[in-house]
Amino acid sequence: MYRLYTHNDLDGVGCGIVAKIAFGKDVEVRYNSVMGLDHQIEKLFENEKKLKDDFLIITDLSVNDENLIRLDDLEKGGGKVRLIDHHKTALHFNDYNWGRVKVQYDDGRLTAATSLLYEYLLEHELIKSSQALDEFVELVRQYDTWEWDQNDNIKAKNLNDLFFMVSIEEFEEKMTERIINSDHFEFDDFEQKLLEMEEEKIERYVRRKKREIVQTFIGEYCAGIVHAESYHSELGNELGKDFPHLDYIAILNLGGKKISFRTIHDHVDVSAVAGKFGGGGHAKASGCSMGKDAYKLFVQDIFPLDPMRQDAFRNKYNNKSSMQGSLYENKKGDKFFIFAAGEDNWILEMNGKPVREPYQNFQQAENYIKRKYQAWLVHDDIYVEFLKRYYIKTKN
Ligand SMILES: [Mn+2]
Repeated sequence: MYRLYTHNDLDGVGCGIVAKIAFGKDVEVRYNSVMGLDHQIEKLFENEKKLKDDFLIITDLSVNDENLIRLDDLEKGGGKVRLIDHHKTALHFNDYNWGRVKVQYDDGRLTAATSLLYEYLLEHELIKSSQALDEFVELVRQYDTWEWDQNDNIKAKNLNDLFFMVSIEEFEEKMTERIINSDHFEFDDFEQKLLEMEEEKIERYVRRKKREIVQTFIGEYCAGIVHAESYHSELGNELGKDFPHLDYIAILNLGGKKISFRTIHDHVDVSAVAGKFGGGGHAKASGCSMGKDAYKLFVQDIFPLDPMRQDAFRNKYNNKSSMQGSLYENKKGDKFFIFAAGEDNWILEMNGKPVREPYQNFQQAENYIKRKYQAWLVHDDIYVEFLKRYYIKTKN
């Protein structure tokens, strides 16, 4: 009997599906949260005296030190154990016979638990490869590593959307059956329609949240703070790209007393940010429970602040990165004018006076005024008025 303990996200459930395809009725799969796994493993060791006859596989999650010892003892006593994972934080399991942790392939692509398990089973001739299965595993890998975003692989993102629309059991059963019975991995018409609707719903949700985001400095970082119960990945990614001057996005779920942190920047490690409040995760996505300190910083202190003002959109003239100049304004009525004096030479004027040294690119200048003054791009009419006066002034 195979026993698989895996994560309850798409990558974790992908492992469950791969295992079902390989072993059918000979595998028992359990889906766990990050927090829940250790307790389940503990229970397994308490209740099952005959674990030695089983093959225990853990994927996409790692265990604490007590369970590490249990697993190691089991293996030393002749039992079969594998821990297959792709998280950097699990690399120390490679010190054990039964650890299979790999973060990256030799060609630089990132691994996922599903792809690692699939390759492990192929290598040991425990599963037969097929086109549909290859395609499914690759979709899961691209979603989990966020490579889909660079590759514009919407199908991978859709797979995750679908995963959240149905129960884990239904998803597992349907996908397993589909992979076994199809030449290619495709969504059916009904799913396709559902996915379109879901995509539109997410778009509207993100647009609404864009109008609610509040900007503040917490420690050294300039954070964007927003309340949201769902679609944290989408929000973190969209808001991060829309507001590149923010170091990270904090997404608050008051009901669940949780905070998610997301960043698109390499200079920020949000696992360290979450770590300050007793949480953890990856460099680009992390989370923590909302304790007293976090509540004060992210909720209480922020409550009186107004949301960020949105940049004017659909402007014809006042556009970002325009060599002729882009005009911004803040709440106090200060005017900021960014224009190019040469290709790597961008000038920022605040109320008509040059600020600091020139910038190498537009984005640096915009980041500065958005972080320090919360300025926004103004509408064309204000821009045109401003330019008229600006050129009269420079002529005289
Ligand atoms: Mn994973």
